[in-house]
Amino acid sequence: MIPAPVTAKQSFLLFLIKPSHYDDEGYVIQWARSSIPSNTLAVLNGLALDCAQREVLGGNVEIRITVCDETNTRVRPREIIRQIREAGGRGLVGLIGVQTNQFPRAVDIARPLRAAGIAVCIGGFHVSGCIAMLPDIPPGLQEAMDLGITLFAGELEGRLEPLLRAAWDNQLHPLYNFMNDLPGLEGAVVPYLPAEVVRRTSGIRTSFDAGRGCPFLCSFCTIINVQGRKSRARNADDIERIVRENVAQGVRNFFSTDDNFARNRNWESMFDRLIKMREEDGLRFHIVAQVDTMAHKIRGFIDKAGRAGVNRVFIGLENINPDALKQAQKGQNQITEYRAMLQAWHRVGALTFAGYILGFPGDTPASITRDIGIIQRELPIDLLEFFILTPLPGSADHKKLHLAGVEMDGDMNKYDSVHVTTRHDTMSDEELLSIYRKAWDLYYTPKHVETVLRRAKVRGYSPRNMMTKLLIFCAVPRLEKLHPLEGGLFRRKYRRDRRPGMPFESRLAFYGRYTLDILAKHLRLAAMYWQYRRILKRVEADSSPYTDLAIEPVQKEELDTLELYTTTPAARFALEKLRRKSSARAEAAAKIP
Ligand code: B12
Ligand code: SF4
Repeated sequence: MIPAPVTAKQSFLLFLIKPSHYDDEGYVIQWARSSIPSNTLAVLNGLALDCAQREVLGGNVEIRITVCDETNTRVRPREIIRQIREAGGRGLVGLIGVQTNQFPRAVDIARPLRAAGIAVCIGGFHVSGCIAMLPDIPPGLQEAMDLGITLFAGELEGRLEPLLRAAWDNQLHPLYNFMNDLPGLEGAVVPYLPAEVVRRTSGIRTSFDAGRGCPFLCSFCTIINVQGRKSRARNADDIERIVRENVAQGVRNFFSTDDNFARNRNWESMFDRLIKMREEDGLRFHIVAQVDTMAHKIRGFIDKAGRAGVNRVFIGLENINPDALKQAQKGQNQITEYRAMLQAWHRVGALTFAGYILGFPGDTPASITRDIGIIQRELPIDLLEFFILTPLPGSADHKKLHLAGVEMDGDMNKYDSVHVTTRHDTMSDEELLSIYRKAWDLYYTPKHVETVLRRAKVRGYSPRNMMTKLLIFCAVPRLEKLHPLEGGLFRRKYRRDRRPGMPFESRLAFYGRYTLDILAKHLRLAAMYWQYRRILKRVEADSSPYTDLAIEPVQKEELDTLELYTTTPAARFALEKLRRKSSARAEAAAKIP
């Protein structure tokens, strides 16, 4: 952690800590460098800096802020207690952006702090999701409040100042609930992380949320119940400020965490401003964005995104079976649009990362295997990432199961989309977990890696860059059994940072195993690298023209031939529906005089 500077004024120490969670052996998931920065940390740091500048605790109190992302920095509660005591005993530890899987770890960090009398507040999606959707306070939240931890549901914009005052006066409430009062974002304080914090992520990338909220209704999604279905957006001036402030500190890569940039009501004015900054002012920067599968239908969206510097998109494809999409209330995902949409992103030079969920009611190991094959052959996706369908607290799925009394795993640490947390209709827990783990191997075969590299070469994207991305993406689940989003460079483990209830290992056993584990993983990584490198050399050396089904331009006739549309009854039905719709449209057009 970066210690706050010491001064003569009275001090109030504010620690903003984004907790990680535990791996299956009970060790904190932590890296020398994590992969993606925490936007919540950037947002809260921005709000805290604003309060510090405005001296909201009075002119003689200095608010000293320490930010820390536990995925790349060790958290030592004893050190925090020492620092607060040495500074006069006034302070607040905010455990921030706490997802369900991070809640147990957050409470474990809080326990010694509370025992030492330090004020602790937990906010984020777990607290907000539970408060928004459940009729009662779940036992985990109650336990936290019983420990004297303050819980905060809702968003902090405009609310940090009274919270800090309450902490200063020692008058924090057990629970703040602002779920019915979502703040506007236009002109709100913008997210900001100092460069030394950003450098702890592998891509030297920072983040911002250009807006919150999504209009759709996916039943597994928590976002609509926590952040609402109305787009609350920042404005072009805010975005320009965020980019300029970061470029000034040498940070040129951004992750825009909006779950659906395509539905941000200010997308166009923001893109226009970013285009101006790139094309007229000559600024160099790139943006990773999350979009939906119908973004190509919004006039000008993809072209402007490309010009605005969007070079990677995360797309919630979720499934290629229309039945599964219907069950998840994801009617906006039309499989007949997937190919056109993916090709449109490639045309502007953006990499396509698609999310794919396993464990829908109709899924079986055989259907999952078949569908991955179809995706490989027919959809021009670069990187595919798999999730297990998980009833995340805050989602309609979770609420339904909770109210119906269906059994769900009581260990919140497992709600990370790579563990099975509730029973599937036909697959046993072991079967689902096993096909989930196998899915990565099924997609990232040497043959398909070669195909993706060849496709990249055809469209002028560096096969070498693509190889690195493919390698990193499939190495994390293979070697660490974690999702790539939770990955990083060089796994760090501390013997004493083990989940309470699991014994401390002896030094010999711990360091012996840790060393062997690191060696074994790096050897396997090196072997994967050499395999991928051989593939890369072959692709680079081959100058013959290349094409395949996935990158062939979309044609009408393909609707009768591609497996995507012909394999399942639901796909055939979706196709029929599409045909009926277009002939009705054609008839209507013919009637216009
Ligand atoms: C960016 C992102 C990530 C990033 C970084 C994490 C981060 N928080 O920045 C990465 C890629 C690492 C990531 C990974 C995962 N994520 Co994620 N992620 C997001 C995403 C898209 C944006 C987060 C964000 O910036 N939100 C905007 C901020 C400002 O909102 P906020 O966090 O709620 O914070 C506000 C309030 O909650 C409150 N607040 C927050 N903390 C505190 C603390 C205090 C003291 C106070 C007073 C107030 C307060 O004030 C904040 C400002 O208004 C969210 C979806 C979303 N729309 O939020 C999913 C989301 C948080 N992720 C989710 C999940 C499940 C995951 C993964 C497990 C994998 C997966 N299935 O996607 C992994 C977990 C790994 C990990 N170690 O984090 C879920 C969590 C749901 C839940 N109930 O747990 C979400 C909601 C998406 C979803 N699928 O539903 N994620
Ligand atoms: S499109 Fe994405 S953000 Fe919107 S409701 Fe569905 S899962 Fe949630």
